[in-house]
Amino acid sequence: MFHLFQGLYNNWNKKEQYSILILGLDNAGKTTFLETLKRLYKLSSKELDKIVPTVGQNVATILTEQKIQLKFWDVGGQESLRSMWSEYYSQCHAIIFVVDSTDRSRIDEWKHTLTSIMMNDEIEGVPVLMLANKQDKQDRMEIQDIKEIFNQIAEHLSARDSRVLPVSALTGDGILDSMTWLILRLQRNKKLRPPVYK
Ligand SMILES: Nc1nc2c(ncn2[C@@H]2O[C@H](COP(=O)(O)OP(=O)(O)OP(=O)(O)O)[C@@H](O)[C@H]2O)c(=O)[nH]1
Ligand SMILES: [Mg+2]
Repeated sequence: MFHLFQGLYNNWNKKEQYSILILGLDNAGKTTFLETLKRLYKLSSKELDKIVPTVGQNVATILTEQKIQLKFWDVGGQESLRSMWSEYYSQCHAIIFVVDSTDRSRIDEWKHTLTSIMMNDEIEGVPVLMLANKQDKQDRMEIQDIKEIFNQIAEHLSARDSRVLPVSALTGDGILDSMTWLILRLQRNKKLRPPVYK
């Protein structure tokens, strides 16, 4: 009898878990974003000035106010590592694509990279959140200009939720707002990509 109740309790206590893949070119600020997110959700986090370029992956799970688990996968953005990204596609419920808003010289590179991600069949219908990062810097591009570039890519592709939001992974500005957008879209997309229960 105890085992039955224990089993029921364990099932009842399971939480929805969604996997979110953090992509973007090297130096965009993906790992800084993840570490800041951990700090905002009261998890232990690295000092931001100790972050080095990612070669493998960083993983962190946060529990939201709605008692939903968000499991983030931060992978290296160097060109030689990008071919590994697709290994994560079939399991992910959303993609966060981070860009360095100050780096005008790499716009074509991230446009091309984002286009090839969004055209992959394995992530059809998955919400895409683009974070225009490093908004704390004076020489940042206008958010409107970044949105225009993003829209050129998004309008040719299948219907899905997508958004561009300005953030600073370094200061934390805009990060919690971006989570609000993401959580809503994950839940809306639940039929297409059901969460796992953990
Ligand atoms: N000013 C400013 N600097 C930032 C911000 N986010 C990241 N950086 C800096 O950008 C550099 C790269 O940050 P990372 O978080 O390592 O970038 P990444 O996208 O994880 O890079 P890879 O792991 O190589 O793919 C570091 O020097 C960060 O301090 C930001 O919002 N503002
Ligand atoms: Mg990194």
